[in-house]
Amino acid sequence: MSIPRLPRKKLKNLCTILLCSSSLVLMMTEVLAHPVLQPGKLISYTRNPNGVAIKTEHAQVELTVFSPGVIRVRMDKKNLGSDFSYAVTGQASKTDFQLTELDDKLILQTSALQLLIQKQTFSLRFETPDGVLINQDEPGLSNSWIGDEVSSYKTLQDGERFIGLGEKTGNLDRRGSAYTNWNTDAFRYTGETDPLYASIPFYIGIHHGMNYGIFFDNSYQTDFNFGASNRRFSSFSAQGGELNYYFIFQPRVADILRAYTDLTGRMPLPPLWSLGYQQNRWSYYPESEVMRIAQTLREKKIPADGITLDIHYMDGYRVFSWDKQAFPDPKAMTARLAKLGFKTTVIVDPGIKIDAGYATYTRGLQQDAFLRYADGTHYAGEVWPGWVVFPDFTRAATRSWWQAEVASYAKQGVAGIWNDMNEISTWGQKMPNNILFDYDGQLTTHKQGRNVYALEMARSSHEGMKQASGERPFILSRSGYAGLQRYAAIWTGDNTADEEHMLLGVRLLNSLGLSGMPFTGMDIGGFTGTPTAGLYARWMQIGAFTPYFRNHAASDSRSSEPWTYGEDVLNISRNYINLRYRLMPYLYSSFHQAASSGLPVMRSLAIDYTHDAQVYSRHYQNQYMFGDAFLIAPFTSNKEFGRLYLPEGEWYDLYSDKREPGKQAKTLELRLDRLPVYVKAGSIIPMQSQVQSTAEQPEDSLFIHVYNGTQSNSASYYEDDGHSYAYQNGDFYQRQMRFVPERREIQFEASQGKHASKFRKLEILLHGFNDVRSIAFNGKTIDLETLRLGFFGQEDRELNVSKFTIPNSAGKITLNY
Ligand code: NBV
Repeated sequence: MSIPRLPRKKLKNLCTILLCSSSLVLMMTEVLAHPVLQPGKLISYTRNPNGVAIKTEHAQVELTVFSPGVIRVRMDKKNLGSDFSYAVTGQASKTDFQLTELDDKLILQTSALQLLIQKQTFSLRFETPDGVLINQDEPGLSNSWIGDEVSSYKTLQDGERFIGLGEKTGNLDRRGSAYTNWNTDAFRYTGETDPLYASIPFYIGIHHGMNYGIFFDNSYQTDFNFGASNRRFSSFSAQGGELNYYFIFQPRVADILRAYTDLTGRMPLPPLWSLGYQQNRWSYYPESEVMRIAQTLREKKIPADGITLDIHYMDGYRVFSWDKQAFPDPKAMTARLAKLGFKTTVIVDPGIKIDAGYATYTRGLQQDAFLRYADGTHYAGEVWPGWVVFPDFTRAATRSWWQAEVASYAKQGVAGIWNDMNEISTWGQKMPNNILFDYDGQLTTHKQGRNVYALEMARSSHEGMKQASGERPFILSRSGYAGLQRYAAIWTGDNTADEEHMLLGVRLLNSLGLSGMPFTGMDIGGFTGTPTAGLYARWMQIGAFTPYFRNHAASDSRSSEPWTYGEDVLNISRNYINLRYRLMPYLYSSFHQAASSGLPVMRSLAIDYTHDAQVYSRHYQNQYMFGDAFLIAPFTSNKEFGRLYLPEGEWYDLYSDKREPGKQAKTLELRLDRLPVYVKAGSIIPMQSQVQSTAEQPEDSLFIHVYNGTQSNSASYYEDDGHSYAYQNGDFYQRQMRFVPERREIQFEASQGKHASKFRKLEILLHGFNDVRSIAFNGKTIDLETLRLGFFGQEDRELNVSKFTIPNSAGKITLNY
């Protein structure tokens, strides 16, 4: 194309116009630059013992090395504020790192990763030590502010997947979706509803055989975008506060969870009874009804450990009170229940009735315990009791007041506290933002306080019950924030008696497990609506393989005890509850593992098989591991056939011992009385004899089921008194068990701890060892017995196993082929 020749004067004019317009453009970009403010150029930096402090044109940045694989990023457009978090209890450990300055960047290197800090336009890029990209700020968008809203944009990687983010609906792989964290009473939520009750701003990104975690510790409303409506970035934003996140790079997802729970704490060992079956309804009352339910469970031989009282136990819904007509002597009732082997849990909502004659309210006033508006008057909202005030759990003195109130329950023999409605939920569901929260001395508003309210409520309940009883408390919370695992279990609120909702519930629990919360449950049978008999049966089966196993139903739903749906459903339910109780030693050991490592009890397959694409397929995304050994394949009850995926390794059908190779998909013919369950080859599973509650002493044999395989495997058996804190002073019993196929050995290490096991003998049951002719224990030959075994008592003796008995002590079993 030829450029037309212009006369000199015209050219001059044109230049003037161009010059003017380009400075206009420049001016406009200046103006435009304001709505989205970026950190700009790096101006200076200072190395300090734990990291580096950086000043850029528009931001202050602090990078802290917490450990070789964990770097914290703090950034604000103003000076960084005081460093305070309700979630983080972990400290930075003294970690070696190098800081190198090049012309265009700084490089911070640890033994696990390197962080490239671009100078010209400040941005971060995390790489492996040999320079492979893990995660980077999107070069153009990087980090920015729009008013108080702060965001970090990360380049979306090819094939990148995102998992976790706590209690979130949707698929296991969250790519293509966006979510908001704003604790919400999500009554009648669907598979698309967001937000739900709890906020855990922590997710895991997966690509190119690597995985990293990002924990965005900011309690304002946060928003996460995993490539929704764009193909350029994933991002996280908050409505206020700092950009404050922890970048975690570890080889395995399990290590990321360990690192995340190093930061936010782990679940303390729960009381053993809370692992048993819990019967619940909105509401069992009066006392005679509670006793009838408990007695029926015993008469019908349905093992159970807990009865939960919903809002009708109170006097006019005043928390800490009892309806004296319905429950004339609560202490005597909890004692009667205890005699039958039941622990009592009661619901405790945060709203305190405004009633001058109500002692909790007046004591709260004296302690200045309640939330106020900016003008100093109390905030009143309407909930069950009518108009109520709400304790400010972000204030230390309020927490102490609450602890003292909660103590009254412990004195009445109540063992569990169920904190409901703590999002905060009020009629109208719109709490004003001009309510003040103490935020432990850093006065703030509802905007920053809301998402941590339930966390601090659960903390107060936990500490109150612990102090009052001296025992391990059980706290169940509906809402929460990162770190809730330190105080409470969580359940997924008001679900619906619907087949797909059941599977959604499985995904919610799997996602919570990926987010540091191991003690989780859903209302088995569905809260609203009435399940079909089939759905109820299937849900009970799945429930037996969830961490917190509670059956619950809304006040206007059909009553939902296991005997409500006819004899067949009762048998199915009983079979699976029975199995759960026989698995109690395995389950308790899995809880101990969660308490010590952060690895959840209910594990999405994405934890162990992270880079196997099948795990994320819509067909298989609901499958999960329950502890180390069991693969659970949940299917809706209305299907005759289902697609199952067995990941790498070898697997045994629980009911037939049929051995299947892994890395294959299969079509299964489904039976309502059998939830598809597979056992990983090499597993070592401790079981006990049938009991009706955890209060009952099992027989003195611990049954150890060993499943033959080609890979060595080890399992840790853990036992203690199940209720006190004595285990913290060494009063526990722990034994490593190992199966070493190449040596043809099963090894039992010496036990650790000073607790005596309740089992004198070990009965070893061999699955899939058909060629074993004899065995020797510590060199001495022992008789092998062959028997027919089934997991459900008389009806299903389909398995051929070899059995032998040894004392419960250290030793080596040699298998002779
Ligand atoms: O306390 C009544 C219910 C309770 O049963 C349920 O589990 C909670 O999620 N509660 C909600 C309040 C009323 C919900 C409509």
